[in-house]
Amino acid sequence: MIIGIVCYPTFGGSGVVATELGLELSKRGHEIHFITYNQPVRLELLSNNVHYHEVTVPEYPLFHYQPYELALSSKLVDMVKLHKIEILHVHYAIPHAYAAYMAKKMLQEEGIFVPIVTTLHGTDITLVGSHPFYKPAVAFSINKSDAVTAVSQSLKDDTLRLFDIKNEISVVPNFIDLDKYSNNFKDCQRAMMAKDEERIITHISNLRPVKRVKDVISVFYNIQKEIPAKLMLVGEGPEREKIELQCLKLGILDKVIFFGKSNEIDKILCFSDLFLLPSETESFGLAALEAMASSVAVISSNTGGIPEVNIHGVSGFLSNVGDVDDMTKNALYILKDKKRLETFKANARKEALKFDLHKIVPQYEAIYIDTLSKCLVL
Ligand code: GMT
Repeated sequence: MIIGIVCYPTFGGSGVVATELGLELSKRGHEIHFITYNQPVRLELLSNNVHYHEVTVPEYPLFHYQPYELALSSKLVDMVKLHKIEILHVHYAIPHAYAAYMAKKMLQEEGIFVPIVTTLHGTDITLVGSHPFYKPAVAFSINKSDAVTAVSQSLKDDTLRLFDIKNEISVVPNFIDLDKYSNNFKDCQRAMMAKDEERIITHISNLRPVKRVKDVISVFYNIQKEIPAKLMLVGEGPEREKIELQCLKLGILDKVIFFGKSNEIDKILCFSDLFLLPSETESFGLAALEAMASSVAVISSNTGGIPEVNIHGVSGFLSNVGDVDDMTKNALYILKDKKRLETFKANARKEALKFDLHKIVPQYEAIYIDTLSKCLVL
């Protein structure tokens, strides 16, 4: 198939999933066209089967806001015609599903038919999408998609609760390349990061308020009072300064390593013992899955789709949002006993196997085939 993929090209989970999906589909023989405003960060390799088309929005002084959706729709029309794209898979409803629908309508005028698959990722529904300013447009674009998927059962439930949805929503969970996040990392340079006796705690996110990074710091502060430990913080975002200040006030700056944005998540996870994800809302928690695939136990909140990934008492523990004391207690329970830590680490890897990309990507292929055949009949 010739598939067009629209996504945010940033470090956010939806862009990562879209990129990894495109790369795996290309390995399975499909021709993939990424259409977005920057080359996706995890898209390192372009090839015969993987193409990237940049959407540019010319600056014009009259515009206070540059009309990205319009530029995207036009680019989609051009790319579908030029490359004979058979299906468009858009990740994150805002504004991608809306722009794709406009492109589809424009193409229809010329007798070209291209169906749209929309994948809902989380904040496009829970945080941003349900805002009254966007809600009618988001509901409209979901209802007008030819197929809709959500990355967890919890996100599907939220979508049906928050919007008036007439379309079927299939749950296709996020996936992981288990070879990349191997528990036998060849070049794991743990000694560079911490002493043997120190436990390594990691948090990876775009440091937005929804991630509750202040809880990460509080839990780590409590942990390091009891056992020697280091905290690895990966990512950039609006909370960074506040967190640095919090660490300074608590006197733990020397125990916290700020990595900033990184494309070497697998390398950082290879020397981690415990992953913290205390988010306010989280439709899935791809970062937790990446940790688990690297044999890292997870202490998380029990919000949204996280319980579908991190299994309480098996791969880690879940606590109510903001319950720093419970998270600390659970973290220390795992970390204080070496044998127990090893068991949780092994369990985490085992749970991650359920999300093997070889099991999940064919589900998307089946949806494309089904959508194309249904649309051809109409
Ligand atoms: O929350 C983020 O870090 C980014 C955001 C995105 O859309 O890029 O992530 C959402 O999609 C990810 C991939 O499906 C999910 O793993 C995250 O749980 C989800 N984030 C939230 O729901 C807050």
